[in-house]
Amino acid sequence: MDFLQPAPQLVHPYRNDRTLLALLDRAMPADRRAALDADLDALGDYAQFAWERARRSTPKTPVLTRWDAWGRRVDRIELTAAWQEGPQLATRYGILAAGHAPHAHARLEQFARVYLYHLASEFYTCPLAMTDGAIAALEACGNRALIERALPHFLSRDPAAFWLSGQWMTETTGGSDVGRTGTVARRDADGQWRLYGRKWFSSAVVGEAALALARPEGAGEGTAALALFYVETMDGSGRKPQLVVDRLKDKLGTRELPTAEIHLDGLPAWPLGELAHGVRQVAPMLNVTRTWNAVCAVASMARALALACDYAARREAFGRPLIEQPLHAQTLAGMRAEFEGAFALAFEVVQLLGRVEQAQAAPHEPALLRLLTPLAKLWTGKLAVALCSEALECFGGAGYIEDTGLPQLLRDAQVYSIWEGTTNVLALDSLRALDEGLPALRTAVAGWVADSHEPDAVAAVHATLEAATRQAQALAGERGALEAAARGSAITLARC
Ligand code: MFK
Ligand code: FAD
Repeated sequence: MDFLQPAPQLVHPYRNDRTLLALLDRAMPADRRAALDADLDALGDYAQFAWERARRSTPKTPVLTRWDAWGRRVDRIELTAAWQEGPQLATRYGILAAGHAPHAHARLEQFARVYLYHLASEFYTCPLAMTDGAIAALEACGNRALIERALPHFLSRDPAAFWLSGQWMTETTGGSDVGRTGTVARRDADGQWRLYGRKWFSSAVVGEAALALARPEGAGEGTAALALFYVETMDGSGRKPQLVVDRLKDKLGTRELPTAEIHLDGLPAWPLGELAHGVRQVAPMLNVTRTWNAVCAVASMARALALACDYAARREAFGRPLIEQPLHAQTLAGMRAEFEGAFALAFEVVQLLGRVEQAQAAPHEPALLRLLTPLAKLWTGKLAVALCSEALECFGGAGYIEDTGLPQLLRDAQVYSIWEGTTNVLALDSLRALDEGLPALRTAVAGWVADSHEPDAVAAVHATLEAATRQAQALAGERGALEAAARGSAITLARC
């Protein structure tokens, strides 16, 4: 009988994740921690089930049918099994609702769920993130009518009542530079606003609502003249005829996620607030979705590492299991150290977000959150690609073979650094946040110095911060040089 290599097994993603378990044990009161356990255990079970199901089945992607047999435009999208299960899973485990419970650990409880659900969901977490972001933007603008209309659906624990929201920003003219948005908002004689234009990437096209940037007719050029609108996409059980799905994108990864190009041809819309400064109004959404991105990037790393570690105990080379080869063990240890740093940063942002939202933050923490959000998003996005690539190599040739399920980890990871603001855009955003954020970070580090049992490590962090501060001060008057150095200093600060 020929030798057959045993496949890597996915160990239970919750019960075996010592990084997550340690954080929850450390950060949460015992009663809340105990109450959370059953949901996280069940989401870990689902993750194992989904991994095994994917190994048994042929990969599926969403299919768009534009016309029915009789020539009617239907724009119907068939979804994968995990996507069809999405509303049940999201509502049963309160993946959005948990984050909005009135206590300081709500965000931590929510993102522990997101972390475990993400890969099993096949990026159903993408529209969940945007829905969560829409909640933040609606709450920040304080539009009572829209809040009362949409939030009961977004936060519902009933799959029949649950709605997803999209985020329609990117156009062919620019995804980073949304100030060039061409979509126009026109007002009918009866006062109803309608949107006309083309949105080039829409990842929640199966959702029931969206927040869209558009330029009110007659408003000037540029970012400040944009307004932010709320739209609904469905008319009964069908899509509204003023929303046309042109095609689904053929993507490198996230293939189960239906990302569409769409046309808006008079879609009814309601402004969230004033008819200008739409980017300022959408910023709370961006900061929430960027937090989701960081946590999901860390979840991809956790999966890659878990599989690579399991395989290292099964695969033998040169007479012993890989894990007993010092260099392979060292490779895995290096990956784990990077992962744990990224996990700590992402979940620091999660906990800060929870405290700031519940008005339980220290005075310096809102500015710290504002700075660490782009830093966490950009660094975890970059690291996810590097770490998933390294993990594939840990399997040798098998890591390159499609039906092992491993290449998908790398293909999917590439998205984290592109959407929701590229690495450069976030590095520039960190410059926006730095004036207030750097002193706040120094205050936080001073607190860690006082509490630390590892003075050498904290001293190194402190020295890095001081150097970053000196660099920011030296370049303050030279915008070009400051921008050119922004990626380097953002990555230094994030790793620090
Ligand atoms: C599964 C994982 C979960 C993740 C799912 C994600 C799904 C992905 C779907 C998408 O990709 S949706 C599209 C995401 N698009 C972006 O993230 C846009 C990227 N571009 C930027 O972020 C630009 O920096 C930005 C468009 C925000 C700004 O460009 P501008 O034209 O130079 O605007 P400006 O004048 O700098 O900023 C306008 C206002 O917004 C300013 O405030 P004021 O009006 O008061 O002066 C800024 O301070 C404010 N602002 C910008 N970014 C902010 C912010 N405020 C708070 N937080 C921020 N992050
Ligand atoms: P560009 O803005 O043209 O950027 C090109 C390059 O230029 C990048 O490397 C960027 O870093 C760099 N760059 C740009 N400006 C600067 C600068 N000032 N300084 C230095 N470098 C700069 N968008 C939505 O609105 N809704 C969605 O649902 C959605 N879903 C998506 C799903 C997927 C799978 C993908 C891949 C994208 C999705 N997007 C969505 C679009 C995404 O947000 C944009 O692609 C992204 O913001 C980048 O915009 P762009 O493609 O126009 O690239």
